[in-house]
Amino acid sequence: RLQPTHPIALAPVQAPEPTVDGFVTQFLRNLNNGRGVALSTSTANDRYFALAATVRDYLMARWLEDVRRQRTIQSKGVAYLSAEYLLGRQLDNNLLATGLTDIADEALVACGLDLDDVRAMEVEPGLGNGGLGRLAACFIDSLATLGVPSVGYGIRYEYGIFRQTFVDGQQVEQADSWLALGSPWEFPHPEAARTVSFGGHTETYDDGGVTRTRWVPAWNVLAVPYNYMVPGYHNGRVNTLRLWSAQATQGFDLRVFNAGDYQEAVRAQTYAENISKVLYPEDSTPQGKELRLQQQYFFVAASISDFVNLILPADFDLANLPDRVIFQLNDTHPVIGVPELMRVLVDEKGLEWDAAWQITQQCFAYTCHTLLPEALEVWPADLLGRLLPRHLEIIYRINDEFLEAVRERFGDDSERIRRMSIVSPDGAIRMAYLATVAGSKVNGVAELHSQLLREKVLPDFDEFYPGKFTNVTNGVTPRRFVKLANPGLSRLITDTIGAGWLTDLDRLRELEEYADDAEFRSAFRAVKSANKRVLARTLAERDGLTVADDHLLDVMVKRLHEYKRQTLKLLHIITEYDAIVSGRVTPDQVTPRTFVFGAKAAPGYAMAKRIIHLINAVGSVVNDDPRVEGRLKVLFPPNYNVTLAERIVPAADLSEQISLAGKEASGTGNMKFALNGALTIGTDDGANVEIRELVGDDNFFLFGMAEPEVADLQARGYHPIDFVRADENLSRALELISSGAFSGGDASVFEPVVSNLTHHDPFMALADYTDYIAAQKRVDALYADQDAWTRAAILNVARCGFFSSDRSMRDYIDRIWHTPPIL
Ligand code: CBF
Repeated sequence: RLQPTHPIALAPVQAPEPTVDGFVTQFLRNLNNGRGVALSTSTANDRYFALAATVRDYLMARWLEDVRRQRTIQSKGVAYLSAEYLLGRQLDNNLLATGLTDIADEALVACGLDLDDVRAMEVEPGLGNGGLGRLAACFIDSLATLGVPSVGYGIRYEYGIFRQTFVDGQQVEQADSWLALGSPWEFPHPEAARTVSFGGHTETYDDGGVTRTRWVPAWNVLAVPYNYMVPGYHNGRVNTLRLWSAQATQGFDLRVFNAGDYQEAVRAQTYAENISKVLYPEDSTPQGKELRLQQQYFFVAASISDFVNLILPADFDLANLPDRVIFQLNDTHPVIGVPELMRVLVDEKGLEWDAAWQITQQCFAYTCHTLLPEALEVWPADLLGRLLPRHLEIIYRINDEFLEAVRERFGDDSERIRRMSIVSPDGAIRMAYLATVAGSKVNGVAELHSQLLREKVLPDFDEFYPGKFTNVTNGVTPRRFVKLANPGLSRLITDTIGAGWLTDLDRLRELEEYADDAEFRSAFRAVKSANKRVLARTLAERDGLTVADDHLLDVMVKRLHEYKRQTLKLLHIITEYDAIVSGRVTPDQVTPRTFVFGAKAAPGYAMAKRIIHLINAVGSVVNDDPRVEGRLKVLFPPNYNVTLAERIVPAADLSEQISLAGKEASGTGNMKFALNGALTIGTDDGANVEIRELVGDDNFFLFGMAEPEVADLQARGYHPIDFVRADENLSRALELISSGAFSGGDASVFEPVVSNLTHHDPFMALADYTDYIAAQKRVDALYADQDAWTRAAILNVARCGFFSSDRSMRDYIDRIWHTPPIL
């Protein structure tokens, strides 16, 4: 190979001049050369692409240098395996990371353009369903900001989470074609594609006197990597997010095509490409389930192959793999990676089983994000065996050896063996058990969650593996969720305590003393009001909704799930409404509130969709009733996403975190709201517990049963109807729904919701109703004293620095990964 001789080719890659002139030059160059247009003929999309390319140009030198350094140093890094990354928009985040926002602003003005118009073109990549995917996005941001070598691995879904619209108040899902106009942030590398195999059978063969097993797959797909930059904040570091896209190994069949059978000609291609087509397809059908397992194996196999065969040097001794990488399993979705690494080490690299198992056990760690049994994935053995026959064999062997060890320790306790077996009595593979057996550590995502995980979900494993279980409480990135989302508050904080807090969020504590400073309180209130006006503008433009800026903004935004109890929130709204319209209180006795909902329901989750319908129905009645005008308002903007969250969160006064205790693993919305000065009304669930401990009881509205009380009521027998009989307000609210008051007199429309609540109420909303209403009265009382409210809001901000995802990452590094930053 020729050696470079030109001095420019020998020098490190140069970033453009970080000046307005430098930016303008680069921007126009990208517009002309990258888009093939002149400024005068460019479209808004051209300008957005050129701007994104310009920001990329500033990041490029750092990225290339980081990749080079990581390869040279070969120190231990994190390979974060996650089926979801809910990234949110990239432009502002990347401008912020490079410190170029003001320069870009000025440069665009100099080109006769407005940064706001250009940024409005960006479509957010919705490659996640909710908390878990957003957490992954926060974590990779923090890893880059801490300078920890890491790669995020995932799937480049062609269609992300569906776009939600409402038709007659009911959710309608549309495909999210986020790539329709292309994405300027990705770098495809087809030349680095990995082959991922499926199906077929296994066979034994003689390898120089040793009998070995190999997999003879039936079909392959190509996994094509798309790289994304993950810049650290103001530290010159850029890590990589590598998302895989599925492609057929061969294009369409030209012979069949020429014979006129066009559908058959592309069948194999379509089949292969379906793997990365959609985020979490409907899995209530067998086909859907199979596709989901294909997705999981697809991205995990590609990622392991990428790491082992491309990132590691060719002469790397795999016995040292644990010193070089930790594969973090983000929930059960990537757990098929465990038998895959075993297969690679034993079948492909020729290691002995025991040595390979030693390595594997040190290379994986598992984060569990749930307590709901239905969310702990199990795969029917016949499906797994059909798709991944070698992996099923490997899992059986891991299980046999594991159960042998259990027997050695506890004797032939068949009940225990049955409970702990990775293979369930009906032959399904329990992926959480496999992850627990294989993982060097297992963590929950909030103190309470980790405790319940140990005590209730995996107690036998906790006993068997002392020290394996740990906790890392979730966190959120303050760059996106404070600095970008809430520039007013960020400015106020910096003016008050100085710079530096964005990467050292504990410093927010320094704000505590200002809670008693009247001038600071009034500045803080002014920021909140300004944020409400920004939200009002956003909702007016986006959805034609109006927001009054003198209302208490009471917000519940999260996925729609019965355990999160949006119905409880609705019952409160109906109770307030009923109190006014029945004349039991006068409107002026009610705190003016705007209730904001944001929620998507899984397309196949009928009850959740009916609850969405009910929220909209209650909203229409309340909003159209002149008797409550100026007092109560219900807003439900469709298609809640990260971009909208960045407007809603900073404007909120009250954050609704009202899940049944023991059901929400952590929550991260709760942290975002508290950090932006909203007070929480919440149960003792997930990370609410830690928020309350930190902010103090006086600055948090606690209500409802704690987890042991929930368990106790369950054990005694829960009869929701008893709670209906005991509280007249509750029975009136339910009666209003069943009478058809929100469905034009048609009592049948919401009958399933009421009947489910009064007869089953699996998440005990009715049991917590009375206490919830009492807590809401405390909210009203405090809000009536604006000074006291603002003081509490400031203390929430000051005391929630713990919830930075930088801290979560440090905890992972100390307790699980042992991957020091590269300085
Ligand atoms: O840990 C991140 C989040 O994950 C979930 O969204 C999940 O999908 N399992 C949980 O429901 C949240 O409680 C948790 O914060």
